[in-house]
Amino acid sequence: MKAADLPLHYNAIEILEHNLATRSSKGALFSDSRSLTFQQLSAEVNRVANALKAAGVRPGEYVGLLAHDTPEWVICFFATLKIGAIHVGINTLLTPEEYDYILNDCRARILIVSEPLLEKIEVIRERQSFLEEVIVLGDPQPGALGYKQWIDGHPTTCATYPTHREDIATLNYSSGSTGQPKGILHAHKDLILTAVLWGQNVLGLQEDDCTFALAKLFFTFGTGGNLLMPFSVGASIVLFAGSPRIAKDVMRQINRYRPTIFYNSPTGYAMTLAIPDLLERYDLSSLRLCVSAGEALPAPIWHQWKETTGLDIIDGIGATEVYHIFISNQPGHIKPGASGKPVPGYEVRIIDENWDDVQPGEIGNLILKGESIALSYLHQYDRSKRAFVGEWLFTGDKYWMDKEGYFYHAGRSDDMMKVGGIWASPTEIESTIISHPAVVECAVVAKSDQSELVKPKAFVVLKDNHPATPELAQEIISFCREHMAAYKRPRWVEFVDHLPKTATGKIQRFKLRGE
Ligand code: 3UK
Repeated sequence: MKAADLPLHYNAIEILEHNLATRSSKGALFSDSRSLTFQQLSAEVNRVANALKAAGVRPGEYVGLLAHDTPEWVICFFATLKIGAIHVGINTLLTPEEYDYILNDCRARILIVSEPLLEKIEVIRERQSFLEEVIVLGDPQPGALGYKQWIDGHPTTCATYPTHREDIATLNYSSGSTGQPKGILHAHKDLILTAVLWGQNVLGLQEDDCTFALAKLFFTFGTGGNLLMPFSVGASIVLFAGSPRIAKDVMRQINRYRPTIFYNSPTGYAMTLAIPDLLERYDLSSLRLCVSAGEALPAPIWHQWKETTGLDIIDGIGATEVYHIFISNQPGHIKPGASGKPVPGYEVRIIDENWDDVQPGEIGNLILKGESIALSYLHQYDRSKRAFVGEWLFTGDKYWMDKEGYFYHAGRSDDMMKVGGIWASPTEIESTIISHPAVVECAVVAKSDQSELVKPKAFVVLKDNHPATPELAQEIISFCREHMAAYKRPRWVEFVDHLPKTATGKIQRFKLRGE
């Protein structure tokens, strides 16, 4: 499929609404709070679309969504697209300071928030110059309208705004090694293109599938894999609002809703394998296929999962800049430890510093081109120029290819790391550790654990009067847990007398990594 195959005026609401003609009474989504057919879902999308219009939202305007994976997430997402506005999918794990930056950067006038997340917005509310209205998914609060009251009385029909297929539909923020997160803009065409190129053509989603993802919907891995791709073929989805870290809650969802496709991160698979008597306690027999992305899936985890459950995991590398997966294994064609082969529709190269292709077996920089790639970052001229070079996207990943054309991840060219499939920036972790009263300075690097999964390790220089004890190491780890998203805490703390530095005082993290 090419973008030019779409009508010039295409709105990605079609991905939901094409189901109304032939399967309107089929279950579209299942969740612990409520389950909805395609018809019920579309009707409520229209009510929210009308409520957004009544609140003065115009086509092209940003609408913020900071919410857990509930039916309302899906409804507000499609309603925003339907009226030609731009959905801002906001990560639920960030700090109030990061929300402050994002809301000012995109100038959302309306923000829809899950009730438990509202307090993180309240503390920065006064600093918002653009935010006018907050809708809470729950009971009304001082300064925030309740969702039910907000949509009450609005009609269940609404005309679709005739967006151009290249009009922007979504904005997602992704972290960088330094500086603020980067807002990545995607057009309506990108959402359906990735659904067809990977979801249908590579993964082979079918109408009778039911997908379940631990990648949350605010992450394009989740929006694509657990919403757009299944709906594009009339398949159903399971939504799970809880934490992916509580493996037994996750397994209970699988028991209850019997999905056929399971998306998870490598860390999630490793955690599931650690559940004692997994198969005696949980029934995984509904699953036909598993998917892993976000970070590299180590071959040992692939084999253990296969031995324990009998199921294949499809590993594929995706990026928010591309919207979804662009190099992937394929059912029946899997090499454990590899990211797979380029997804048809994308052209992928591994190049050296002179833009020449490297030989098979040699490591180089991964670049790619394809029609679902974003055009730029929002309000980031320099970073955009560096990443989007002509037709090519610089991923920042190091890769090599074997003689059969399979691609293997070999790390990143910046210091960023993926922990449990989500970005962790060494500088953010370092600045938290430095705020501990016993610490002079520190450096954080990626280190592999016993499952070959990457986790942060901190090298710490202590103030003179603090002895380097295991208790203090534990205390620093707990301190990080309290002051950042818990997944970013270092798993190891090593005390050192000084850090290796360049003549200009830049920390040489490669020396600490042992390279
Ligand atoms: C890394 C991987 C090795 C790699 C994503 C699927 O992860 C996604 O998007 P992000 O923008 O991060 C992109 C970066 O993450 N990565 C992702 N998958 C793999 N490294 N093997 C993998 N399988 O560094 C890449 O550049 O957060 C993944 C679908 C949609 C997505 N947005």
